[in-house]
Amino acid sequence: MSASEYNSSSTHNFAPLKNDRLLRALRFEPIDTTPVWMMRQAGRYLPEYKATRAEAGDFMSLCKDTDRATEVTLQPLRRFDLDAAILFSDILTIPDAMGQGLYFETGEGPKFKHQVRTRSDIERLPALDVNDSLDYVMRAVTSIRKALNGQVPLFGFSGSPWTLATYMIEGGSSKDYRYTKDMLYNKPELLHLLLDKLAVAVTDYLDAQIVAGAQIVQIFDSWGGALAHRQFIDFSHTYNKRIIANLKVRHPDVPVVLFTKGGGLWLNTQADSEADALGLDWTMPLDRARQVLTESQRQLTKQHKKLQSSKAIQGNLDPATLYGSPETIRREVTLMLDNAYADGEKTGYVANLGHGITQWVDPEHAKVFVDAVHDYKL
Ligand code: 1CP
Repeated sequence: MSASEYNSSSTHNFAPLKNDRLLRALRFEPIDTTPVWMMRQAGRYLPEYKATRAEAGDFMSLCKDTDRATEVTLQPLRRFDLDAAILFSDILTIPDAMGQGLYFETGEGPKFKHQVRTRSDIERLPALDVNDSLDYVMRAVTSIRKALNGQVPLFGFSGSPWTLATYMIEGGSSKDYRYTKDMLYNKPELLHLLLDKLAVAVTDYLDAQIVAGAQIVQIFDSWGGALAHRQFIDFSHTYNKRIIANLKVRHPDVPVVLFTKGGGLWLNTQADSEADALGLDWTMPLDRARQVLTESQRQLTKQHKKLQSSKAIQGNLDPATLYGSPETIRREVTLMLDNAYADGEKTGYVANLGHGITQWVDPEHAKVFVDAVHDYKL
């Protein structure tokens, strides 16, 4: 049963999916053209987003306002021929629901009133009932899914435990992850305690988003690449793998995309998970990624004595490419797709940026990117 069938047979009675190109590509089925979406496709580079956010007052009020969250999710789809929508929300809703007091200072990014640095800080974090404290997210998912009316599939998402832990321990964004790494090397058992709690919350959160109407989910391990390779396995990968395994028990047919920024060198590690696709940033050549994943599939099949399915890939244009001219963008897209399909297998790939689109991009250039992907002849 596909994700769309799963959801349409649930209590919501959603419209059937008209464009399933992205889901087909993830299953390595034939496609007419390459599916494409952009990480952070709703956001400050769009004047209509800024207007809706101003009406809402602040970022969290926008996330909690079902109609406005639905509106900003749909805004990029009105401008561009995108093959997926992504829930408008943020990864930091989980720490906020745990009582950390998320706020945004203009131009400074996310901040928390309380940091999590000691054993008692961690022990005090409540186990979340996501349908209670994060009910506004589930309401947004259902509302967006209805408004999409089957146009394209809807992504739900969460941060990975590791990425969420960095924000919770540092109290906001960080360049060096000083307190998080201090905990990792001095009190690893404390970090594991926190990651354990977060893994439960992330699993329940993604599960609830799927029940509310998400047809595919992505885990953003945005700062996984800040770890050393052995620590990546113990403090990030292990938890992502556990979350995905538990989701697959509950929703075997809902695809999971795992995006680890800076994780290109560790694709063989990430391949040892039930993720359907791995997201890549721009440092990783896509032909090389496919080779590594094909080899990992062979090894894992031998190891488990059972055929392991191959993983699709997603990515990976440097978002800064969109500062370039339309000719530059079209040339780079052609090179990216040539590279993705170098082995001759013309599916199993979703075009995207290698990280989120930035606020300085001209929306017309985003349109050039999306159209150039679709114009590429398979
Ligand atoms: O000023 C504003 O309007 C706030 C800017 C903004 C936006 C538009 C934030 C604050 N979050 C979002 C939306 C958002 N965040 C989405 C929306 C859906 C879409 O893609 O259209 C998504 C998927 C996220 C996820 C997110 N938030 C990530 C993972 C993706 C990534 O880029 O790596 C991360 C790391 C965050 C934290 C966060 N929230 C907001 C900002 C500016 C940040 C990044 C801060 C940092 O760099 O540390």
